[in-house]
Order: sequence, then structure tokens, then C-alpha cells
Amino acid sequence: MQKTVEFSKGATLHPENAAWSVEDVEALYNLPFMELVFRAAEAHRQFFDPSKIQLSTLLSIKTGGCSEDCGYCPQSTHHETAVEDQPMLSVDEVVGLAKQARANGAGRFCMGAAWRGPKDADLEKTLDMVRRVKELGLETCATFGLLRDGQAEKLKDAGLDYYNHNLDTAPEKYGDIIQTRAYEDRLDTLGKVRQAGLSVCCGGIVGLNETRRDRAGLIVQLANLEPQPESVPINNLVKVDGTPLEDAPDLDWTEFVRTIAVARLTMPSSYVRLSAGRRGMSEAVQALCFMAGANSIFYGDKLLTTGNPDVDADRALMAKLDLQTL
Ligand code: SAM
Ligand code: DTB
Ligand code: SF4
Repeated sequence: MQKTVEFSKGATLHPENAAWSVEDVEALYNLPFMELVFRAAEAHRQFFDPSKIQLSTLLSIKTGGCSEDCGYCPQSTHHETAVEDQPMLSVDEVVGLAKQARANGAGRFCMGAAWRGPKDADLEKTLDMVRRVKELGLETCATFGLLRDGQAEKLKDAGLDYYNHNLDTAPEKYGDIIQTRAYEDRLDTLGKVRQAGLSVCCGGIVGLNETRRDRAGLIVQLANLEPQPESVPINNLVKVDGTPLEDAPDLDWTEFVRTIAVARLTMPSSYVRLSAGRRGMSEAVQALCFMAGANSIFYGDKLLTTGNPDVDADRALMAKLDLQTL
């Protein structure tokens, strides 16, 4: 415990090549709230200008009808939700929406699909989307699920910058949330993504009725990836009617802020994204998340199938907090 708290004074003090343990990360979570936020704010300043945030816009290019059974997700065929299935959008539709995102000030455009993983024929169709979005001068990101050999390389060749693939929760908790795949499957795809030379966007969800130890277990998995993910989305569960987690108890806002701070301290040079769930957060809580080291958001009126603060509200919040777009 003592050793851990010493490390936590600045994540740069963490000995090189030493893996984070769940106990190390729990010790960070257990710091007095103000001390934790202060240390995270300090670590943030070692690697970033804290007045700048990165803006990513999401688009669901293929919605619903997913064969996976993720307990949080409204797009799974295993749950009865109000999401209407939608086949893959055309390349022109995607490019039109990417242009809109660019005009609104987004720097990255993230295309998501409700697949366990892409079939080769589906992947081919997405390559044109990636090429054309990249030509607009936007950074490109895709989240298509599990990848097979060769698929990450094709995405890279088409101009993809980032691949988003979340670990979502602790390995011990995974089986309570998802039965149709294993943690190892996710780690395997993350390896393929790295191998292909893509940047990694990898994070998780809190509010799944998990314990603090589970949250620490997720952070350990993320922080021990080598190299660490360039981008770490921290999602607060958006509870959707019809999903097994529709009635999950709310996570206290302080615990969400602690999670952001712990992500910042353990992954000091990564972008930490305050991701899904912002619609349920006050501006003051969001401001505290930025103080605790969040420096990226999903920007645009919609996430994949659920709502997000509208662009005008986010612009007003950024102006109030003197935050500029990266
Ligand atoms: N099907 C692909 C996959 O699972 O990797 C890509 C899309 S999937 C919707 C991407 C991520 O969205 C999930 O890993 C999860 O972290 C997040 N997500 C899904 N439903 C959510 C919800 N209700 N609240 C918060 N995050 C959610
Ligand atoms: C991530 O970590 N969160 C995003 C994105 N990566 C793909 C998705 C959030 C989805 C929220 C529920 C929905 O809109 O369907
Ligand atoms: Fe499918 Fe992804 Fe939703 Fe899981 S999170 S059900 S893999 S779309």
C-alpha cells in the first residue's frame, strides 16, 4: 500500500516496466477525493495543455441486429429494445455526415457497426468510407468488433488512424455481462490492431453494477497494455429499456470522477475521453472530469443509438470553461 501511494504522486514515478496491480489501482481510488483529483490534474499537466480537448463525432454505419449478447447494449438481438435495425449506410451518406461533423468542429470521425466482427464483404464496403473520410482531413476511427487476420491491415491501408475496441470491464466481471465471447477474444483483436500499426482506442463502461475492485481491474488491464492505448474512452452506462442492465443502480458521480482521475494517473500520456453518459451529468460534474484529466469527448447530438448533449450546449460549456478544441 505504502509503495503504491508513492507511485501515485505522479504516474511518471511508476517504475518503468512495472505492471500496475489491482491493489495499486485500488489504492489510487481510495485516496481522499480532493487529493486524487489534484494529483490527476498534476499528471495531466505533465503531458498535455489542460485547456485543450479533443472532439470525436460518432456515427453508426450499421445499426442493430447484432448477434452478441452484451448486457448493456441496445443493439443486441438478445434484447428487446426500441432500436430499429438499419442496414449499412452508403458511402455518400457517411461522407455527408462526416462533412457536417467537420463543419461543427470535430477532429475525429468514428464509424461504429453492430457486428460481432465484420465479414470480409462488409469490411470491403467500409474501406471506401475510411478512404473518403480521411480525404476530408479528419482523423478516422472504426469500431467494428472482433477482427480476423488481415482485416486490420486492410483498414490501415485504407487510411484508418484508430481502432476502437473496448475491454469494458474487469476480466472477473466479463462473464456476468457478455457470454458470447471471452476477454481473450478482445485482447486478441487489440493485438492485431497494434500489429497492423493502428492507434488503439480502448476503454470501458462503469455503472454495470460492478464493484470498485472491478473498476480497478478494468483500469489495470488498460494501463498494462503495451504500449498503452492512445485513447481511453470511459463510458458511464446509458441505461436502455429492454437491456438486462436497464435497472442498474446509478453510479455516484464522485465514483465516475475518481475513475477518470485514476485513468489519468495510470495512463498519463493517453487521451482520456469522457464518453457515453454525459447527458445525465451536470455541467459541474463534467467540469470536474476535465479537472481530473479528461481531455476528449464525443461531440455531436447522438452517440450510436442514444442521445448526447447537443453541439450548441457543448460549445457553450467549452466557452464557459475556456476550453479550446485541439
Ligand atoms: N460492436 C462493436 C463492439 O462491440 O466492439 C462496436 C460497437 S459497440 C456499441 C462499442 C462500445 O460501445 C462497447 O464496447 C461499449 O463500451 C459501448 N456501449 C455500448 N452500449 C453502451 C451503453 N448502453 N452505455 C455505454 N456504453 C455503451
Ligand atoms: C465508446 O467507448 N463508446 C461509444 C464508442 N466507443 C463506439 C459508444 C457508446 C454507445 C452508447 C450507446 C448507444 O448510443 O447505442
Ligand atoms: Fe454487438 Fe457491439 Fe452491441 Fe455488443 S456492444 S451487442 S458487439 S454492437
